Amino acid sequence: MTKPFVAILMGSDSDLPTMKASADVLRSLEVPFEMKVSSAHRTPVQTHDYVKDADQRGAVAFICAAGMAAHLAGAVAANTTKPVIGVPIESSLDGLDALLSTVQMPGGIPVATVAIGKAGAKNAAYLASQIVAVQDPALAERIKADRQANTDAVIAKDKALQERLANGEI
Ligand code: RP5
Repeated sequence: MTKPFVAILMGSDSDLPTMKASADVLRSLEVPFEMKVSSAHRTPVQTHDYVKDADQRGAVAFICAAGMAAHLAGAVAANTTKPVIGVPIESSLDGLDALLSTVQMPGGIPVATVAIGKAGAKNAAYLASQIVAVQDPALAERIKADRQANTDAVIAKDKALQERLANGEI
């Protein structure tokens, strides 16, 4: 059995500046991943074949990013029963077109849709990591540590704000 991994697909290389945020999170949590440009519309056969192959090789979850008439996550979900997370990309209409295309799936073929753009790309990676962590206690601990670091950072920011208020800087 191969090592579990997360498969990231994006409809175009123009999605990469956003989707690098997913790769950064997965790398920081030491979650193995693959990344691929594959389009529901421009390379439908290659998308189908990759999903079937990745599914067999041990993909635990798929992260799918697309903009405009964003059908990639739905097309992937149609070809696997592994969890599929959709990231709407802000390439036109502020990403609202992609959000609605990604989120409005018919019953029985779910796509867990995250926020538009970079925050969504980050959260897609966290969500995929949390799915992998169900079977990986060490990863679950790394995710908890990451949350704690987030908490500590916000507390530090508040402390700095309180000091500036007390000094009359604000
Ligand atoms: C979508 O169309 C892609 O995911 C991208 O967000 C958008 C524009 O693609 P390009 O014309 O930049 O290749 O399929």
